Amino acid sequence: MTSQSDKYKATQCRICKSEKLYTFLDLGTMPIPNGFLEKKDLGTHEPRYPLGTAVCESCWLVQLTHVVPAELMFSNYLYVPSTSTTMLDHFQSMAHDLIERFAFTGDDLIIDIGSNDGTLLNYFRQKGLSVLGIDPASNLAHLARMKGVNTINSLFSSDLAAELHQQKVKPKLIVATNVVAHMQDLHDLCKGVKLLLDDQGVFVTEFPYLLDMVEKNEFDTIYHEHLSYFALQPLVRLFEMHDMEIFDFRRLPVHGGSMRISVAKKGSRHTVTPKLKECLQNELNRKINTRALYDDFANRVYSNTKKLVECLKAYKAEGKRVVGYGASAKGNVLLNFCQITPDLIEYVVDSIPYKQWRFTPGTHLPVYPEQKLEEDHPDYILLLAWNFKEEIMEKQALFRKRGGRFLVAVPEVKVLD
Ligand code: DWN
Repeated sequence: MTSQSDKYKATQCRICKSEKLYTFLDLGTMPIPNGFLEKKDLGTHEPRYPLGTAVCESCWLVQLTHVVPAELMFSNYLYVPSTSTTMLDHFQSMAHDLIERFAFTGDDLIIDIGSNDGTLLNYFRQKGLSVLGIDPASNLAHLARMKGVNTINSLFSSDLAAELHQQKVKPKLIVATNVVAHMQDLHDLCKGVKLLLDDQGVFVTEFPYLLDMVEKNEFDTIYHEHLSYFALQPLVRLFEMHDMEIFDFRRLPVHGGSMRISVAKKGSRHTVTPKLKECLQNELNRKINTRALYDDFANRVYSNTKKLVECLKAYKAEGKRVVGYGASAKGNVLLNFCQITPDLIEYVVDSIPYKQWRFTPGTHLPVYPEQKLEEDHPDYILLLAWNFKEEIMEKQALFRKRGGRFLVAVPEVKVLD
C-alpha cells in the first residue's frame, strides 16, 4: 500500500525532468497552510502531507519533494492580499509601471492568471483597459466580479488558453503575481501563455526570489502551495524551451524579497537587458549551483527554530504571555514545524475575515480579529507575517507604547525595538 508520502512524491525536476534531485530540507509532514479549521472541525482527521525541499542538480530549480493536487488547496481560498496597504500600494504601482513601460491603451486586454479577488486588475480597469481574471477559487472569483472584474473561475491551462484563443482573445499583457510558483505544470503554463499572448505582448510574473529566501532564512515561505522556488537561472532555461525569453527583471522588497520578470516571444521587438547576464553571474557567484548553499541554509533553519522554541518556553516560565500576528501560510509552517501549541502562543490575530474565528491548521490556535488586542494586552507578539513588519508595527504602536514587544523568528530570532 502506498503511504501518503509516496503518493505525492515527485521523482523528476519540474523544468528539465532530471531525476538528480538533492533533498536538503525536511520540514516533516503538516496540513496545507491555508487549511484553517472551523470549531466543529476540531478533532476531525486533518490530512498531513510531507514538506521536503530539493534542488535539481541539473538546472538548479529548487522545488518541493511532494506535490499536493491544486484542487485540494485552491478551490476555496482564504488568502486575499487586499487587507494589506503594503500590497494595495504594490499592485497599484505595478499597474502604473507596466502601463507606462509598455504604453498600453484602452482597447488592450490585460489577463491576470491567479487573479484572486481582482485587486491588481482593478487598477488596470480604473485606467480604462480591458481586463480578464482567471482564478480557481470560486469565493474569490465572486469577490472580483463584485468589483466589476470579469473573471473565469478555473485553473489556468493550455486547454483554457486554446479555448480563449479560439474566441480571438489576444492579450497584450498577461500578469501572474505569486502564482507561477504554485503551478503544477510549468511547461503547460508556458504553452498556454505563448498561445494566448499577442506576438508583441509581454508576460510579467513575480515571485519570491530564491536568493532572498536562502540568504534571509525565509524557510517558512516553503509550503505546499509553493511547488517551485525560483532563481533566474532555471527560468531562463524554462522559457528557452518554449522559444520565449526573459528580457527584463526587477528585484522587489515584497514578501521577503521577490523578483519580477518580463518575458516575450523570441523575435519580438523587446530587447534583452544587459543586466540579465550580471544577475545570472551573481547567482553563480552566490553558489546556487552547489549543495553547500542549501545545506548551510537548512542548518540555519534548524538552529533558528530551536532557538525560537527555547525563547517561547523561557517566556512561559517567566509567566509572560505571547500571541501571534498574521495567520499567514508562512506562519502556519513555522507553528507546525516548531510544534507550537496554545500553551506557548495563546492565539493569533488576523485582518482577513475568512480566517477569523477559525483555528490554525495542525496547531489549532484560535484566530481572532486584530481588535482583540484592544482589550487584551499580551507581553509579546510573535510576528508571523514578518513581511509586513513596518505596516503591522505602525498599526500596533499602542501595544508597543504600553511596553509590549514584537518578536520575529526570520531572518533570526530577535525582539524588535
Ligand atoms: O504566495 C502566497 C503569498 C503571496 O500569500 C500565497 N500562496 C499565500 C499567501 O501567503 P501568506 O498567507 O504567508 O501571505 P501574507 O500576505 O504574508 O499573509 C499575511 C497575513 O497577515 C494575512 O493573513 C493578513 C495578515 N495581516 C494582518 O492580520 N494585519 C496582514 C497585515 C498587513 C495586517 O496589517
